[in-house]
Amino acid sequence: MKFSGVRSLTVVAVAVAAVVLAACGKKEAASDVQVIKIGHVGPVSGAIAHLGKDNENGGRMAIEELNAAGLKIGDKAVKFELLTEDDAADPKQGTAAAQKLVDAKVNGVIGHLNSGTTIPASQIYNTAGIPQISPSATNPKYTRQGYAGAFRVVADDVHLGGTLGKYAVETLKGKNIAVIDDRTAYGQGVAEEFKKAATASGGTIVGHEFTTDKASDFNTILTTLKAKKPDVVFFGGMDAVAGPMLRQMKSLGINAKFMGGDGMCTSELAKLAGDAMKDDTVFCAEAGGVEGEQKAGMDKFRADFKAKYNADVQVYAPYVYDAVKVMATAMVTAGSADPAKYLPALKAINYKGVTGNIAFDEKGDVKNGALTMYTYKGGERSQLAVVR
Ligand code: ABU
Repeated sequence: MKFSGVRSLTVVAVAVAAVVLAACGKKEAASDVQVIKIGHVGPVSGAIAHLGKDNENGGRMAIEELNAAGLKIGDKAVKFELLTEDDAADPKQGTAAAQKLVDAKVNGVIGHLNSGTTIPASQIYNTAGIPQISPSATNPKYTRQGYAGAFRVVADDVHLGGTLGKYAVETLKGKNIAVIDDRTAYGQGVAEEFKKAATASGGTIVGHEFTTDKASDFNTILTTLKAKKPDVVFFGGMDAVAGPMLRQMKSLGINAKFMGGDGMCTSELAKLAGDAMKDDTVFCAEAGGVEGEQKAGMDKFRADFKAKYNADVQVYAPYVYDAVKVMATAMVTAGSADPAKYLPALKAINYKGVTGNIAFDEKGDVKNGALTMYTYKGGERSQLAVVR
């Protein structure tokens, strides 16, 4: 494990013009402003660009608020900058983006969105000694590599797949369950966890078929599964594939309930599925959630986000927003934006965010992670329950 090299701070001295103080007519001494670079990576091109933009906008909101607050780190005024990179959800592009951020000497990284990009990129950040917080990658491997600077603010696929598997059998009363996954690090992992839990709860897995994260024709695998008469179909993958899959299930006359994890649990899914999505037939879980008095903060975030970007939150924008604030809070606590100096404060963080209380366990996973179960009604996500 390598994470102890002392990096020089990314400090850009910016001459601040002397300000005439209106109240007393004296001139304020010129001072330096320290620029802190926060990297953000997600897919802002390709089939899930809407999710990458959602994440990026969550990060932008946080950066603007931090700058408006006029924070100081140590005794220096600071200005936060968001350096954004597009990984197109592609592992190779993800590592190239990570290297660009390392070369730009970012002080920390928020990202990536997908497990398939987050995991290979984490090795690059770890070698460079740069802390990384993923707001959405749920494959457990990410935080189980022994990297001291790898954190995530959402629950993982063991929790997600396990809860969904139990829900399919105990709540949806699924007996014959079919599984499809897109063979990505996320889709494959969550599907396997789902199968374990569904089987342990008394369900029977009648078939498991495979697709890709770029596929649009599912007729062959759906026809194979239809013959097995499933009452629930679970899909491990993202909304861009789940939407067309739902349309083709309808064309083939498959009336099973449809389930999936956080990757398809988006506002966009209803649009992607069109009239193939009937009320109360599609179920999914977000890998986080708030309830009780914490709900007001999340509701306000969603309203502010909509007012600012004229778009509904897809799924993980609030988690990116919190991740940026968590990183900034660790820097303020440490009195330094030097990764080696603020890392201990990040490990020990106890931050009350819009997504709930954020503290990390010894691996870097959020403690006491929640899940939110949703169904869809009238083309909108409709919350069923928050579970831990
Ligand atoms: N967690 C779903 C989307 C991101 C990923 O883990 O690939």
